[in-house]
Amino acid sequence: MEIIVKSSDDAVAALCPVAESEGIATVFDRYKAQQPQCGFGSLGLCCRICWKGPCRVDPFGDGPSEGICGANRDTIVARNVARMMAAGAAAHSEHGRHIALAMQRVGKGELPAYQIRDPKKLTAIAERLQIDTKDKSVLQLAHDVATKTLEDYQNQDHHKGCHWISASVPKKRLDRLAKLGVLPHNIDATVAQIMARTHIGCDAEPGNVFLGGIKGALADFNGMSLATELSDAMFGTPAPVVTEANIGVIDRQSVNIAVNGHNPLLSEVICDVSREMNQAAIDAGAPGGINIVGICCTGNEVMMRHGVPLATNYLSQEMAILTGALDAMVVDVQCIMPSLPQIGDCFHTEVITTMADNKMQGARHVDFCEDNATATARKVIQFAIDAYGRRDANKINIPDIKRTAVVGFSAEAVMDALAQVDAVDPLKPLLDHIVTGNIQGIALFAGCNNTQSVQDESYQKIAKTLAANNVLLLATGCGAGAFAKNGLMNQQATELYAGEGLKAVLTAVGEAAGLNGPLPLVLHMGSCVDNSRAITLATALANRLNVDLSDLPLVASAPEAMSEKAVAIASWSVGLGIPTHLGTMPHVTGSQVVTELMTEGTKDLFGGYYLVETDPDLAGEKLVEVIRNKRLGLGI
Ligand code: BF8
Ligand code: SF4
Repeated sequence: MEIIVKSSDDAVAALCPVAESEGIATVFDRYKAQQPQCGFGSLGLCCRICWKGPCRVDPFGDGPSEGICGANRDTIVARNVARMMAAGAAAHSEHGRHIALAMQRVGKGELPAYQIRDPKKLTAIAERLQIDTKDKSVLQLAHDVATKTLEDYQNQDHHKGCHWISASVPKKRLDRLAKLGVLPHNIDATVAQIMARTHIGCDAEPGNVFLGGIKGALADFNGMSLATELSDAMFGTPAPVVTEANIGVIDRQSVNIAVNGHNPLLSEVICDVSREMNQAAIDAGAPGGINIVGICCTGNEVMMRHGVPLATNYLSQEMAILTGALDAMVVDVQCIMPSLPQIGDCFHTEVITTMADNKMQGARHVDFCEDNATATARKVIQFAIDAYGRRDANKINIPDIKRTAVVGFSAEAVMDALAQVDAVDPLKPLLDHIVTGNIQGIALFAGCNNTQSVQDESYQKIAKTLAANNVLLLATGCGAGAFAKNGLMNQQATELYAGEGLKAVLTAVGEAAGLNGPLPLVLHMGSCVDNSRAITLATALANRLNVDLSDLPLVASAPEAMSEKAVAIASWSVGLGIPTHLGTMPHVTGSQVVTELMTEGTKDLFGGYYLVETDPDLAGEKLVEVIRNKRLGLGI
């Protein structure tokens, strides 16, 4: 079978032939096998909400225009997209709840494997949440912060917005959201309400359903904000660190363990315990000891906090096993391909699931909970060391492909770097450069890989266009992975691709911050849940200028949006007033009403909107244009 390798990643090009010769199907083969994909589904016109269905509405008007219950195309499309926002919110908020519950128990002294590594951040969070910090120990404060955070899953007063969103966006924005009835008061309730109102025979008014979805997306923002901030307090706030990215970080001489998924509660302990078990790996014959590498968002988490190299991002996670030198892949939650255990079986690789509610057929399961964190990590690492002994030298094929990446730009790290330029007023240099036009605007790249696109390609094209036009670039999630792997997250990239104004600023700040050169072209802000970091920075700018987020020359771009989480992120980005580019066609175009609402109607409601453009060259130009117009609006 001819394989279509829809990727711009050289490592993928190098390893797909290995899969072919071994008779292993990868995501690219499965993509091909799915062609042509269902037109009804692609347009959002397939409804499976009840067992009278599935129903589908004919996009050309020749066949049925309603489902059996009478739901029309607009209702069906709106329900489908709102449910995606709810699922995204649930995923991020479960992650956040897990962290908050763990922190509450750390506060009670019940979890010896965890500490509060950044008490300064903890205090800052407490002040932000208006918690009295006086005379409290670090542990007491951790307990109080976690308890107040958990109220965002419990509050029943509809008139009281969730604590975290209320503490994270400008007052003007909060008022606007409250007026529209989309300010979430309780994450769980908001998700449940979307499921309830989209049940058969409930909310059928497409605009109303869609707004319900936006409220869920804003609950997603709330969930990820708390996940990010609490993780910083527990595991440390990221600061710039130099590392490497792409498949070449897998080391022939070491026991290679990939951590894949999202939740730092597991990966942090694996990193800690791997140091203590390093000698065991050497004794087992691996001179390099233990080499932890990251994949997807866990990769981002450990990369920004510990400089752990990144093996790859979402679409190429299978490639790590195809190197024949990966001894274990340890996974937790989200974006883990169920194909991994089968591919692991073709090699010696242990694929290990760790979460009770995230298992895979054919994988080994080692149950993780915070109480047994250290013992679980030891067990998992021992499985990897044992697997190393079963490696087949003839099957090892590690393409020597990796790039330097400077990562770890939390909002605090950005402010620290700016403070080297102006210690008294760190925001001033950034504002001044925006006003003079050295920096035209800010773009946040977020989201996934998607087989609908050529992996990583649009990210690079759009970023280069924006950089040449002096737009400051931030990135998270698999977007960050795309830039790190392809050499756009380092100082050389700044020299090569930044416009003159941007280059001057990145150089001045980088030199002042002691980096002996410019800041990297794209600033790594972390994993998907860390998209909230960009909003922290944007809110500081907006508050300073006494404007709303929608007034800033700020755009977001998700060139390869794929997951329900990405749908939720793009939607809260719109809800917060940010023009948000999607490079993949959302499954909504079967309804003109919903499509117009998303691309035009949202402008009036929120100031933000979905900008759909699948051509990366045009997308870059359009985003530059949006930024130009925002500047005109501000009179700069
Ligand atoms: O949370 S960017 S493919 S790995 S959903 Fe998934 Fe998308 Fe990657 Fe991280 Ni985010
Ligand atoms: Fe069909 Fe209506 Fe049931 Fe959807 S909810 S499957 S449109 S009958």
